[in-house]
Amino acid sequence: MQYFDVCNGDADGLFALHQLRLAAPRDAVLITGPKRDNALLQRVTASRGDHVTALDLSFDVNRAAVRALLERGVTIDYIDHHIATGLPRHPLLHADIDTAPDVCTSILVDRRLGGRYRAWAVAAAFGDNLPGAARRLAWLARIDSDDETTLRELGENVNYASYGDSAEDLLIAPAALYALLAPYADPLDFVGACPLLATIGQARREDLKLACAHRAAATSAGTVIYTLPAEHWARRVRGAFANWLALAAPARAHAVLTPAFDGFWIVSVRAPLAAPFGADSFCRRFGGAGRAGAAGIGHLPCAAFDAFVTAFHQAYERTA
Ligand SMILES: [Mn+2]
Repeated sequence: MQYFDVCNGDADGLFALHQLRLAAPRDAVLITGPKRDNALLQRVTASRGDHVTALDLSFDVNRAAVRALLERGVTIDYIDHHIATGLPRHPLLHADIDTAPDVCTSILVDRRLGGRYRAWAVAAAFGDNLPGAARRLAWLARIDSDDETTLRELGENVNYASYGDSAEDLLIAPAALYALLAPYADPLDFVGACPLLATIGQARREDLKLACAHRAAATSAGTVIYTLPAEHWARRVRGAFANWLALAAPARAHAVLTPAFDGFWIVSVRAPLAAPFGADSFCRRFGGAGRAGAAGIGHLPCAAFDAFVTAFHQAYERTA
């Protein structure tokens, strides 16, 4: 019998897995990757009697792969917090999916383990941009404010390390990062022993500085659109830059574009923080997806750029 651990490569995914393996060590095949790379279940080569643990991966994206594994007689423990449109009932599937806005996968694992490795869940919640939930957990675990700040930096840095459109963009491969953190039961010990984390933090700030040096490509009363160059740093920072812009100008909607392979843009869209609606429905018009406040488009043809700009201005003209 073989075990497979399949997780998102961001802080939430890695720290969810780490909590589970601290509680129940297991020799397992690890499958992970860049944060955007979330169709990971199709890579699992399990057969009858094998067991898969799936963490922080959209069930909708992996639905067909899950079905194929179940039909092969593989048992699956699926823990996640992304929207799932209906879960199949199957005796081999245990699905623990909670889409409440104040939980992430590491918090669901923390619940399952009764708070045994809570500091990791605190860092993960900060990484998933849930500072309210992170602070509540830190308070419950009697973590002081200095340590809370360290855990926040850890979560945000590990999260940033998973940003990029492909493995080449990443500051470190998530599987390599997992191997570095795996020996530590306490995340504060890991931070103290791993100088790479500070290097990631520095790169995170430098990427943002490079983005901030660019001028907007188009603006309207309610919107700002940036196009960044085809560089590793730009593909890493696209989403984080959009979040930063949203904080800096909460009344406006923002879009940040980076060139993908020939003839396409990849787009991060943020609705105004003051009225965080419509990003998902807007992106769906161009084949994208996401949540009401934050969404994206994976393949916007360059020829559709002008139509995109016009539609974005129109979608958010009244919120200014
Ligand atoms: Mn998550």
